[in-house]
Amino acid sequence: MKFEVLTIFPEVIECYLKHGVVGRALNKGIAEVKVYNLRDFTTDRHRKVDDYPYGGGAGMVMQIEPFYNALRHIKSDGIPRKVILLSPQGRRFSQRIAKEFYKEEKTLTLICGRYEGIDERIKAFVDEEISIGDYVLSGGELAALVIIDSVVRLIPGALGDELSAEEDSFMKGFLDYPHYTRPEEFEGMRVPDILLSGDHKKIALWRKKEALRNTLKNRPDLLKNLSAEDMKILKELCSEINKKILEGVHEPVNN
Ligand code: 4GX
Repeated sequence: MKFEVLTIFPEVIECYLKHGVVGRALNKGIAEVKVYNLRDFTTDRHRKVDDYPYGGGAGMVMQIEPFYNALRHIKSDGIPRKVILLSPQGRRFSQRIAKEFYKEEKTLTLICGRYEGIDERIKAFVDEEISIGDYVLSGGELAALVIIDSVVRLIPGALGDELSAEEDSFMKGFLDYPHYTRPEEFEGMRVPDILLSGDHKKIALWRKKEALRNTLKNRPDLLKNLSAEDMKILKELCSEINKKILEGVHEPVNN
């Protein structure tokens, strides 16, 4: 899979991509990222990429020419690609969309804006607008990295000995269960006995229950389409929680 990134801060993209799972995937050649510096596609002496907004107001707006020139350069290979604009106005990114991109696309071109945004006429050259969440970043670079990272993880061979992408928590539709490693006791806090028991069936059941506990607490909206087994565990969990609430010993519940 190939990614192309258009940005005025190419080092920001390159630095992140050197490390960890994504860094290894790129070294192995199972994914490729090409970063294009928008200033290389300016035509004036000062390599200017922005200007004042028509209609007035604070801040600067990125001009369309550097993007247009970079896209024309990139697209000259004639290979089909999906061009994505990162912005808070876009369709909300998710694990489902990461899978969709991995399955459907061979090349993703990611457009990173800075300042107040990009001249609206960029839309004529964009296939889809994507937002990574409801907050305001200082530029599209982090959003592009979020997309590259989450899609590269799905490529077979990207996760070496680590868990397969299928095993990953969000794939199962719930939040993750708690993880522990040595030491067995730290500052009086013990690792749950069940994890030391060696009883793999009980451990799997405990993990499912704790995953459901986390999901119920922070993301109850994800608790749908449960299997019969998940529903049984959830009911058990709910009655334990109800009991604690009635006894007045449960920690405060959200909302
Ligand atoms: N998910 N930002 C982009 C500048 C901008 C605005 C409009 C193009 C059009 C963001 C997000 C995000 C801040 C990146 C504004 N560029 N991007 N930037 N949330 O907040 O993706």
